[in-house]
Amino acid sequence: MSEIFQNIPKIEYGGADSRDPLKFKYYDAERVVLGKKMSEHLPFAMAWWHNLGAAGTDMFGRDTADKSFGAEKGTMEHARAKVDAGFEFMQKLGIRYFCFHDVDLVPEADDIKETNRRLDEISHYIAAKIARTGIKCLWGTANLFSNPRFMNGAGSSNSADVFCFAAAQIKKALDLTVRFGGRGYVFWGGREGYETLLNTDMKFEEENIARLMRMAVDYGRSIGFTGDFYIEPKPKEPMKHQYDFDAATSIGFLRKYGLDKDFKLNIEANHATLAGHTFQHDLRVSATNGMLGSIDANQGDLLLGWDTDEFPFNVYETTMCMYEVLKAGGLTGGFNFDSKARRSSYTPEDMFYSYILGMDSFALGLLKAAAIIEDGRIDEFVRDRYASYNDGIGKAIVEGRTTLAELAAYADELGKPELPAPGRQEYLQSIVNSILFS
Ligand code: XLS
Ligand code: NI
Ligand code: NI
Repeated sequence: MSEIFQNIPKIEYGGADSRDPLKFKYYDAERVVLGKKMSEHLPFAMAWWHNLGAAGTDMFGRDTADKSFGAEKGTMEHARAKVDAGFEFMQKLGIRYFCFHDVDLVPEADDIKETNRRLDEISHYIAAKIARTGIKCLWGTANLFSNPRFMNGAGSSNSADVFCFAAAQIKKALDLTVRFGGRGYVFWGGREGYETLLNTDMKFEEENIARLMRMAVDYGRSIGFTGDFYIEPKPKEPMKHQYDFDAATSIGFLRKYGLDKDFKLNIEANHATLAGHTFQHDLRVSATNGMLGSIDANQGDLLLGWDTDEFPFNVYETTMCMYEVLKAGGLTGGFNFDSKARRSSYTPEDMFYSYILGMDSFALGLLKAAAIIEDGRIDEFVRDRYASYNDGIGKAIVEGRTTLAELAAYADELGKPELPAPGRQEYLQSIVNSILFS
């Protein structure tokens, strides 16, 4: 097999002053931060679909990038060329995981039996690469949104036959995930939602989605899958209303249907901002509920109301993300670059520049988040802000040793409380700035 990215060397760490575009400026795999190597803090993954599939098509124009990798698209030869390209790409960047949808791997046939045969064929090819390189799967998933049969969703479809096809695809995708050593399995509810309640039985659809997930868990465990299942929340797009709106909604759903022991969340930055939250908010909601599993690392454009899936470059955002991840004790999953190069970044070099940007943004975020934690002023401020609960009436409240009537009597005696301690947001923001830019 010949080299595909011939002009691209192995990407090494060059340091912040390096002007070589093919060197990392901050990602130094071996560097130890808070007692752990950067590469352990940051299990990065390549997204098969964006990196090896997406070629710049948008609603108004066709492909700009050539992702044929020397083979004719739509053939099994092309499927193998993508595997070759993907593994060479990951090895050159030092990336140890990949994520995939079933239909990213092979051209989908009309008959699912033929698609599955092709998936088996490619899976042997991928398994051999895994054995040779040690690169593994972070998570797998089934694409239950592109094929016309999923126009009304998969688990939420009004057609029981379509529900069965969804089950068949999930079963196969779980088999492949296990074969590729996957750490997780994702449900992104692509079209699990609705356009109008005039034709929708919301309660029934949600129950059916839960039934499908329960069967997936049972099957996964029966074939030895020990990893986490994830819901990846997203509020809208393609559907107007999607059931897994955000972290809080998804957690409520998982608890309601008793799926919370097997599931965690895969939080995508761009989805959180589409839901009207910050990325950090949805990470925190997941973490406080013990459900922060994995991250889809990308960035949206706040001026645009859709999933632009840009490579993350905003260091403030990656810093706050890594602050949450460090506080949560790390991820059981990893950081999947569910990101695509812009339409006009169409060369093979751009594929590498994109990942270098993304990996460096998270490496810098990690360094800055560690610095915020080591500095200690923010954590101390938050702790002190609640000091009124450390003793006296506050302590009694926290320990459940009092009643509403007792508290009312206490308030009567006080007459008028002092104002709460100040929030000092601007002071804290200036601390963050001084750490970011030192
Ligand atoms: C789409 C989602 C999708 C999932 C995997 O918005 O982010 O790419 O990550 O199906
Ligand atoms: Ni995603
Ligand atoms: Ni997305």
